[in-house]
Amino acid sequence: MIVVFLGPPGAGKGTQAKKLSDYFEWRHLSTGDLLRNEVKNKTELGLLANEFMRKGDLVPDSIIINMISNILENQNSGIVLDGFPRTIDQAKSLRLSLEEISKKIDKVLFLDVEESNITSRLSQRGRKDDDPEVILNRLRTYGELTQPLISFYQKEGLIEKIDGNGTEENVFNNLLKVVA
Ligand code: B4P
Repeated sequence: MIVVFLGPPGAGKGTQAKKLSDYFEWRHLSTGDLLRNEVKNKTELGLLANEFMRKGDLVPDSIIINMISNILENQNSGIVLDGFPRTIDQAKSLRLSLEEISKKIDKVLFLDVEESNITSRLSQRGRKDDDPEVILNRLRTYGELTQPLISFYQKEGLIEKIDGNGTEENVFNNLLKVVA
């Protein structure tokens, strides 16, 4: 099973992807976590990625695609993709990578959350990229580059829209009904 989480910044993709992968014992693959790890370890990739992340911009597709395709090739269990793909080019590249290993996406879980909830959740968390100015840019970037993925995957009949405004447990129960 391969599921993709889609949604605006702060929608709870990371939170719900972790719950879902723990529940089914699938691999949780978060490009945000992978990148933050590279930044923490001050690797060449991390130093480059940080220039984009701290401003709320997306890290270039080529870096992300390289990082993720190596992992996908060696993965045999179920996979929860959290924060990837985030652009149409990333989605096309994911499709090719999966075809090469005779796999496909089973569901795309779109977490729909009101903007007021996003802003309050992120300001409470206080990560480096949760500064109000940066949040605005992340929301703008989401609208321009990531939101088009909803119709991209709708055309393939893969989108499942989930109300992400409730408590973590409520959202997770809604997710389980769709995935199980
Ligand atoms: P991510 O790490 O993917 O983070 P995100 O979209 O901001 O948050 P997410 O939706 O996962 O929210 P979370 O569960 O944490 O991206 C960070 C940056 O990395 C991007 O801006 C970009 O620069 C870069 N990046 C990552 N992937 C990339 C890619 N593929 N291509 C290019 N660049 C990429 O929840 C947020 C907060 O809300 C938490 O504090 C949580 O506790 C709280 N919360 C969650 N659910 C809640 C609920 N139901 N009720 C109340 N609070 C809740």
